[in-house]
Amino acid sequence: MRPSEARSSGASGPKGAAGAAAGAAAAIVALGVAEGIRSLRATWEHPVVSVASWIVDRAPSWLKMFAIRTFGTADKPALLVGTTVLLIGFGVVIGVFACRRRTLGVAGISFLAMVGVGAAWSRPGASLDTAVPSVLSGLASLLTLLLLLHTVASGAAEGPMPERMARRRFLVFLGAAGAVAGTAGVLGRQAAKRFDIGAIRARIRLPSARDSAPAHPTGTELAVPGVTPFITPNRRFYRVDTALAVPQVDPERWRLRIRGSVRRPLTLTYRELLARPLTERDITLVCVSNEVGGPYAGTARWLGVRLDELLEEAGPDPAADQLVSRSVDGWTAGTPMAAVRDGRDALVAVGMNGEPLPARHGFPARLVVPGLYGYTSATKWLTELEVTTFAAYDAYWVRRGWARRAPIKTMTRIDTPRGLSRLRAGPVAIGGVAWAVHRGVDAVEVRIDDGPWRRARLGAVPSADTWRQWVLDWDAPPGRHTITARAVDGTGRVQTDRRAPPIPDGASGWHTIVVNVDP
Ligand SMILES: Nc1nc2c(c(=O)[nH]1)N[C@H]1C(S)=C(S)[C@@H](COP(=O)(O)O)O[C@H]1N2
Ligand SMILES: [Mo]
Repeated sequence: MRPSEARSSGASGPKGAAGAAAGAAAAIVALGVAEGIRSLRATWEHPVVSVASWIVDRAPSWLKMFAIRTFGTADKPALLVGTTVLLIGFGVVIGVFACRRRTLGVAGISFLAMVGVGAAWSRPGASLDTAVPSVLSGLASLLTLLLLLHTVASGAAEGPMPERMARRRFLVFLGAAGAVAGTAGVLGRQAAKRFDIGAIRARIRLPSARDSAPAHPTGTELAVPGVTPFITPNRRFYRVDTALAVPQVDPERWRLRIRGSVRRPLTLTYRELLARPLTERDITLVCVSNEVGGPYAGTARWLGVRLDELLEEAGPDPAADQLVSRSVDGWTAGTPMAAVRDGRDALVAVGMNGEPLPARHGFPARLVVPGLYGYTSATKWLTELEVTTFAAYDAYWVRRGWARRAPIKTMTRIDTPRGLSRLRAGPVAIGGVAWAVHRGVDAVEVRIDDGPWRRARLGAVPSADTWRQWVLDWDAPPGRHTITARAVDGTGRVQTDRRAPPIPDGASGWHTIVVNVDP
């Protein structure tokens, strides 16, 4: 066999496979090294997180809504896994091309590193050094690729015997690359835990409220199995946000700025906030993306500083009609000034159900405004309040096609029985929760098939700012039955049966389920 034949046979077969393996290894080294490097600084992100976040911010609304519900709520790293797999795929392609021409490898990896740099710089609060993880992991990746390709090439050039040695060397290098990536990744992940504010948060003792939450009247909790509890435990509270990694905010360094069209701009530290008179209220939070019958609502006991008092101190321009709130991760919400100054219990909240806000729910501080969907009012990881106008600024979701103003629509959810369940004929408790936050729920009515509307028994409530449990005792006859529920709000208005999707200002319509009753 002449050397030229050996070379040509190696170019498409084993050599191509070696290129693919080298490219994959280079990508995996980039991933591992990036994890190691980003753990050096709290403000550095893994490039995959930066790129995935960049995608989330630019994705079309329907995709984003899906992504946020799937990833934000369930906290699933699916987008991160997807981006990772994509990166390894790119690595394989780059490796195969780089086998033919090294410059293609250099160009490919440089391009991906630049994407990482661009994404890192596009993140809120980015500085020049935010790009370091992308740059260094790109370099490590490039080095890996060139080293591995070098062993492939030297084997191919030197003939059959050295080729076997070269293959061994290639495999050794491949293993070494994997070990480097794995070690850097594991060590980095471990080291990054020191940025978790969990330990700091656990040491915080919140002052008690000057103005505590009204006691629950008897019968707030109807104690019907299957009905959502009146207060949602923090661990079970829904989560919706655009953050792929939960922001870890150090309360010592955190500041709340009140600025814009105000006479006296204010800056508050966490301690200063806690030193103010605190108010405690039970308030139901609802996400605009919640479908009829959906789960994205919860009630907590919030502790915080009254927003109207803070604003009063700053002296807002009477012409300003919008309060823009900004989070440490650059997200914004726009709240009507009228709503936060009409006397309702809008809070800059620091506590949730008796503990400091969990990181997922906005530690160290967030907004809670009764009666408005979360995207217009419930900014987590709050850092700035800007007094402005609706004409001057559109907040995050408004720019993506959602309504500027979005009061929570009246909604009734049937929690039990579950839709499509099989029941035994006889007494069945139909129950759930209904909300018309800030207007209150005056009645819930239930209809079986085409029968008359019957009034459900209502749970008691401390105020109009929470949801309300309800139950109706039903003597279920055998057969297939449709159950429909609707509420009447505190202004006497019956919940509309007109079906609307969540976009642009919240879903509407009656919740209907079908059950099968066995004789
Ligand atoms: N920083 C930030 N705050 C945010 C959001 C976000 O994406 N980022 N989402 C808002 C939306 S759409 C809702 S419904 C509520 C949800 O609050 P929760 O996750 O505590 O239930 O937070 C709001 N606050
Ligand atoms: Mo939301």
